[in-house]
Amino acid sequence: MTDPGGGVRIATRTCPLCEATCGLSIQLRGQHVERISGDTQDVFSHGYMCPKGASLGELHDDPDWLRKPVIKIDGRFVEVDWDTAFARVAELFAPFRAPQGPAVTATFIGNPAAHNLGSGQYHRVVTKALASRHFYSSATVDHRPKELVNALLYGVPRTLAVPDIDRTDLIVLVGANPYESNGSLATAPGWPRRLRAVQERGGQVVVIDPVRTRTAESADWHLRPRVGSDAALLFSLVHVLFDEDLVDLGAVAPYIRGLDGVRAAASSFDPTHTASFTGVDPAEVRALARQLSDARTACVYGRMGTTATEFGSIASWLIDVLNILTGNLDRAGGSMFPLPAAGSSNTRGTPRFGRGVGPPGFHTRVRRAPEIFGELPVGCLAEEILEPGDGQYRAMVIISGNPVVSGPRSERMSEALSSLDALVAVDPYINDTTRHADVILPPPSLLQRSHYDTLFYTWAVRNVANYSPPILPLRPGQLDEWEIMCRLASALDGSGRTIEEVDDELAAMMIRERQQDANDPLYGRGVEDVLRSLEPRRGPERLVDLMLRSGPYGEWSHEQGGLSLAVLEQNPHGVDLGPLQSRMPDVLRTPDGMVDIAPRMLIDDVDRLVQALDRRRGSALRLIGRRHLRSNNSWLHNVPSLMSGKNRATLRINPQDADALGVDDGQTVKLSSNVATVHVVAEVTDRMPPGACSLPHGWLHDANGVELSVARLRPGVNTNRLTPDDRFDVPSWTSVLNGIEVVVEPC
Ligand SMILES: Nc1nc2c(c(=O)[nH]1)N[C@H]1C(S)=C(S)[C@@H](COP(=O)(O)OP(=O)(O)OC[C@H]3O[C@@H](n4cnc5c(=O)[nH]c(N)nc54)[C@H](O)[C@@H]3O)O[C@H]1N2
Ligand SMILES: Nc1nc2c(c(=O)[nH]1)N[C@H]1C(S)=C(S)[C@@H](COP(=O)(O)OP(=O)(O)OC[C@H]3O[C@@H](n4cnc5c(=O)[nH]c(N)nc54)[C@H](O)[C@@H]3O)O[C@H]1N2
Ligand code: SF4
Ligand SMILES: [Mo]
Repeated sequence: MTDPGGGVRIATRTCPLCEATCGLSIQLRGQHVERISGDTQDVFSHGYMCPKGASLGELHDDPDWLRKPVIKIDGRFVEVDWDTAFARVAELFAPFRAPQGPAVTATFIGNPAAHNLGSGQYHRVVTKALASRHFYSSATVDHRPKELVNALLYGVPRTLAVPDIDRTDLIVLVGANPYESNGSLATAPGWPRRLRAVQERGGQVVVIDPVRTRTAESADWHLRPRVGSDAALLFSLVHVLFDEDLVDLGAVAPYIRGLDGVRAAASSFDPTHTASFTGVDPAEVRALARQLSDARTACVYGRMGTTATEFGSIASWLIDVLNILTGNLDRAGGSMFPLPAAGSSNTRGTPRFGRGVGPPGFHTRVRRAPEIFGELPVGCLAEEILEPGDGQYRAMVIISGNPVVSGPRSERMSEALSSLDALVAVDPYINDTTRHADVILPPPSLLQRSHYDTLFYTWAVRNVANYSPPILPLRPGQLDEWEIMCRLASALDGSGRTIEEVDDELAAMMIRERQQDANDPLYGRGVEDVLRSLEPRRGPERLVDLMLRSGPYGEWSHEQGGLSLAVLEQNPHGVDLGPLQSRMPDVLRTPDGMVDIAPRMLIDDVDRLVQALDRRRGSALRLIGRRHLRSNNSWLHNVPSLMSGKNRATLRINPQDADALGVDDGQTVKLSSNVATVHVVAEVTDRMPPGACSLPHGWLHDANGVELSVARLRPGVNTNRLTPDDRFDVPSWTSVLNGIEVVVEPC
């Protein structure tokens, strides 16, 4: 914090809204935010920011952001103090304590927890108190296929190879639109700048997306496959690499096995055979395969257009396979493994070796969907609540999640949540999901809490570390989010533990988990001894300090210049730990210390794709999603400055389709899938390819009881009302959000 005088202060902090982790410079007068700009001295973002980051002051002042807990009395929310709110939670959950409760309770954790130390680190105390294994998150409407592939190839879900965008000569983006999203599963503030830099140094940017997005417009080459056909397109690229003898694994060759399995699987995907399915000219496929092999360095990267699709696991897998076959895995300018300062599951345990992926331990009751990494698919949540029978869920905790809007088949999710006996939400707003809650526990604003990206630095394109203290104090009677988690845990299990006790238990648990590991700096140290050395810190700061000091650059393994939270506190613009370094084979945690590039689970799914190739495609339009720079999933629609401008929740459709259907630009049309019908304004644009239409997700703010005064004025249409809840990418049980068959009719 600097003090230029005149009652003005300048504080820096990392923006917690999206994965880009931009540094912000925030000018305050008293408790009021006057101006937010990009922090030009930030070691990672160098001044880059987007309009969302500039809105944090407005968000802090949003009158609809709850400042006190609310409980429902006779169908209406009433403000109460914290003691009353937690007493109500304890009363509601008393019938659901062990031994009978865990079978009929569940938790859902939504996306903002990943950006937030409070819920991100402390949700564990809540799930532990509930003792239920019914754990859901937005991963199964997002990146679960990639996590599954990471675990199958490299041993653990978080071992993600990211594009080394700052050094590459060729980057291929598949189903990703970082000009709007600012990137995901590859943390890089200023993606647009970094992509332009690739071109300025003579490199190439290739985009594979059915839609002419802003990212595609900036590319050197834009390939437009049919929606949902990427797995086949990527297989064709693999096919050409083998067919033209272009495979060269480079330095990682000694650690790769399964080449023959991949070659055999790719044999059915000659580009001339897949062309009628993908719509991509075989000559283009061959040209791209040759470019990938010829480029000095190259990386292929995929996002939502590859994961939340019918063949999401295969597509996610083949992206890594392409990087491996072209010798680009783990080399500068290729696809590399970050080394995060706070550590991760691939910095702990025995280098190179681990347990890998075991068979599922349990399944959902109704559809028998398997648990993956301890988590169940959100597409199954509504039926687990609604279908009568033993084990029907009766009580839930939802932390920073809006599954009614973000999950498939909104109406059914809404019906399910409204039927529960008890629902507690930790959320700042009364929205489509939380309106069904009995109790809402609101966190403080994003400026009133500290921040460190424990998750996003595990997939950052450069190794950096940056900690932000709170810049505005809690108001009297407010609790920080981690304190809410501790008190919630205590209310759920009825233990009456204090915040301090729960916090101590969590810290001790994190230390104990690592004491058994002979390679860990905590090995052999007593819990009390470690806790003492972290004194007097408490709460998230103690946990971050623990992770940093015991992490790969930490002072507990580096005698000189080692990292700790104190070092970050002295460096408000962050600490740069340098470009990514090769980490093979030590980064692996697989049973045999090798990367099996033909894992059984994925090879077994190839038949499903081969059958789809041979099936005739119907003439139905395919609905896909889209993101907008000034929005963020299901929220931020209550911030006036972000809501200005044109209606964004339009149905984009190609002129040829619009003509054939008799639909005019600006006309309201009827849009139906097999689960619902909505009315939406059409926007006719040749950005869309023939055969596909798009609608953003996250809108729907006009239901009874929603208290979002700005968002309600432009409620929008939620695409997930149309998303079926019974379509999955089979291996990962991720919902198919892109490529839904729909019918458009003028009205
Ligand atoms: N059709 C379709 N559906 C999609 C997607 C798509 O592309 N298409 N994308 C999917 C993806 S990738 C994701 S990640 C999910 C996201 O969906 P969710 O996981 O539901 O996350 P959000 O919509 O970001 O926010 C959820 C809730 O968090 C609350 N919140 C915001 N900040 C905080 C905070 O600091 N603390 C707490 N406690 N609560 C907070 C908000 O008020 C909101 O109610 O949506 C998925 N749904
Ligand atoms: N402004 C803003 N930023 C965000 C978010 C937000 O809501 N708003 N959400 C954040 C979250 S939680 C996430 S996960 C990320 C997501 O980050 P991205 O994945 O980069 O974002 P999307 O806009 O969903 O991009 C998906 C792209 O896939 C394309 N696509 C759809 N179907 C197909 C297909 O079958 N094949 C191919 N090749 N492409 C297809 C779409 O046209 C779209 O351009 O963004 C994050 N950042
Ligand atoms: S790009 Fe993401 S992290 Fe950067 S300012 Fe915008 S919302 Fe914040
Ligand atoms: Mo996401």
